[in-house]
Amino acid sequence: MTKSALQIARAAYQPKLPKALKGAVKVQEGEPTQSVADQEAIKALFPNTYGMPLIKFVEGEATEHAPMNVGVILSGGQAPGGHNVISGLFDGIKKLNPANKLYGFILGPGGLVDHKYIELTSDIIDEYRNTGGFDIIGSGRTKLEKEEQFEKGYEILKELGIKALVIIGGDDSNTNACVLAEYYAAKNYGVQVIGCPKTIDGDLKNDMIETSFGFDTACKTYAEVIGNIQRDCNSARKYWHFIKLMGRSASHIALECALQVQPNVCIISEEVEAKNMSLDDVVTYIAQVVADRAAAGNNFGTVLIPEGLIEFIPAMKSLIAELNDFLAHNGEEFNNIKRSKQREYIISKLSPANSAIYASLPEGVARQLSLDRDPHGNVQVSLIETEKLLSEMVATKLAAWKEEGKYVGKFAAQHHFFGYEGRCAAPSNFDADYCYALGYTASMLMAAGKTGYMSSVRNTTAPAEEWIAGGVPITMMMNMERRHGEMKPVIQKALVKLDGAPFKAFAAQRETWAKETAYVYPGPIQYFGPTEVCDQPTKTLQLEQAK
Ligand code: FBP
Repeated sequence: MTKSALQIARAAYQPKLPKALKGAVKVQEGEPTQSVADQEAIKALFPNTYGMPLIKFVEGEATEHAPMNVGVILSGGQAPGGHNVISGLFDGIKKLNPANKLYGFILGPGGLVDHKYIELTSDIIDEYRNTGGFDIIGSGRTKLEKEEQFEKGYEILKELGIKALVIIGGDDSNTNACVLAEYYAAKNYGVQVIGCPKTIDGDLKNDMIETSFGFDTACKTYAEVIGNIQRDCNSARKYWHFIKLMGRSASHIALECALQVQPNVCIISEEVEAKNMSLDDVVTYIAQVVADRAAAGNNFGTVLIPEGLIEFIPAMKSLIAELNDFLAHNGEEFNNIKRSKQREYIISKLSPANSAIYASLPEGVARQLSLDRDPHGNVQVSLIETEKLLSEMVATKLAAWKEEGKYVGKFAAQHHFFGYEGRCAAPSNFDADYCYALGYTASMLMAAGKTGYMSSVRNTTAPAEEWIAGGVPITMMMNMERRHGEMKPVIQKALVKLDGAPFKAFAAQRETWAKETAYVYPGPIQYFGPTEVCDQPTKTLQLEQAK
């Protein structure tokens, strides 16, 4: 592999570990835990892994550890730092006992079921330290949920002598990790399952998981390019840039980028839902900002749009919920219908209100909503061109206002979607350190014989030395939600809180940002240099932790 100069220099970076993890550790157990909601239902579903205590690692005495083989799976969308979780895990288990072996399952959970794996030796690990991507073993979205998959997985775990499995994934994958942990515990198979919180979306977080890894680097990557666009925009002064940002459900990425770059408009899906706004309300809001800036002679600006917006517009949400239920029960019949007839078929099957909304949608958006789901049943919002939908609707509204004499100006739009370019960026110092610590912590959870836990590293706005490493029972994060037409135990997704500090900081400034051209240009992620340039956590984390 030909390496860039940065890759070569970066390989030598030694991620920082919390002080407590630098030598031998001991477990400090906290109080028993409860799930965030639906306690009785979750307890009944997870009799072996419910109610376990929170765990914190503190400095301890060195003890001997019997050899233990470990497996690792990367699950779902890529997020910067995944390779460092694996290198932290590798270094952790080797420190426990140099005879320990690490096996990586290929292309996600499917690799476990299909028995596709490689042994991750130090030569391989060294090639991937501090690099972006998940290519060391690949990732996939196979959903681990059926008993036969668990049994197939157990066959290979037994064959390889694997006593513990680490699943690096988002909320859905960690939900499945917990179900698997419970299953293996109930069967007395002697296999521990530990989760690690991954996703650029930033929506796997709670009191004990301060952030999911990859969010920091992805947002900084997007903020760099948005900043560049804003400078271009402010130089030519002739375009409105509509920028869609990844983040399937929650608007954390859009909000963080807004806090970093100070755009003219940023839509937050959670606010749209809370205010019961229609698509037309959103369009009117943007058009008004465009018109006001035009009146001041500024026919340019930037609009940030979270990719999940469409699902948060109440009328669209109800349509999607009905579609989800309908397709869960009638998927086969639907798939047998000719593609050209599928739209009509859906229109004929939905309730009158939803049918009317569905029929009014542009062909591409309608198709996306009904056709393409990921294996978890999610609408693939990345494929819906919301940025174009909104800019076209804004243009139409402005044209009408022009007729009425309410708008004087020129409106020319450019469209962008930033998502995939941020998911495999070389991890920032924050993500490199955080991920390494998460992986290392996972190895300590295994050594402590724990299962059904998620690796947790807290106090992350302090220097890495002061971070607190431990474990959180995954059942603690669960509640019951309707999925594919049935009530299922799932990890509660963390959406943007409208009473939270990051949103409040944004809301307090957005009117100024709309009128003035108050752009900030963050520039590229820096890996070497002064700490205030290289080691800052996200604004979201800084504001949340300042409370
Ligand atoms: P995860 O939740 O698995 O981390 O994936 C997040 C994400 O990057 C979303 O932001 C995006 O909507 C989705 O993955 C895209 O999925 P795909 O990679 O399958 O196109």
